[in-house]
Amino acid sequence: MGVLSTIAVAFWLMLPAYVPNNAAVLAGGGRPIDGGRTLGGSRLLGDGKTWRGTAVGTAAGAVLALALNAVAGDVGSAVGIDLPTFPFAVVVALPLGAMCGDIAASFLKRRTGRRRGAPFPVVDQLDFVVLALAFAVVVAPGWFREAFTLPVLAVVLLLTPVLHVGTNVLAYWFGFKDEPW
Ligand code: CTP
Ligand code: K
Ligand code: MG
Repeated sequence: MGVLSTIAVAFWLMLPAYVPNNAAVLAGGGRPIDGGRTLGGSRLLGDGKTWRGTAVGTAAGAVLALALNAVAGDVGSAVGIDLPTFPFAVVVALPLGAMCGDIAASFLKRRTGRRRGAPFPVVDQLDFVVLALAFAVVVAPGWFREAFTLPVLAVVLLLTPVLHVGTNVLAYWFGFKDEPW
């Protein structure tokens, strides 16, 4: 596979994990997952992790994965790239894993004295990728090995931080987000 095809496939595969965080930002609010509970004087997760944001984010990623499945054949032949489809378990695992990664990062932020919204470089950019991939490999190991070849994984790890920084700066400029990270 050429470099451009590898980048296209990596982006395609990760779209259902990229969209949940952004959907959560738009949908956020309401009851926090931790219900206000604290641990060692700091919030367990904080007000930035809500049930609604998590549910809407996961649903948005899953709906997108189903939409990609529906158009993979047509788009693939139009651009001349063999675009993968997502087995149903992965349709759920990628967005749910992405949301859980973001939640796990908030847990770590609160344990390390970072307030809600404080930046946590590297963790902020990769938390959702790591758990999205982990959930996918657990629910569909055979599919995962075929789809996520080493070059695709390498592109994902390089591309994701760039896209994450870019979309968050845009979301901040447009007023959807309180901080540009
Ligand atoms: N959000 C949500 N539920 C989630 C993730 C995000 O409701 N599971 C919403 C919240 O309104 C949150 C906003 O999206 O404030 C931005 O998300 P994020 O940057 O992940 O949260 P922060 O507010 O920065 O909080 P933290 O420091 O815990 O990451
Ligand atoms: K975050
Ligand atoms: Mg934040």
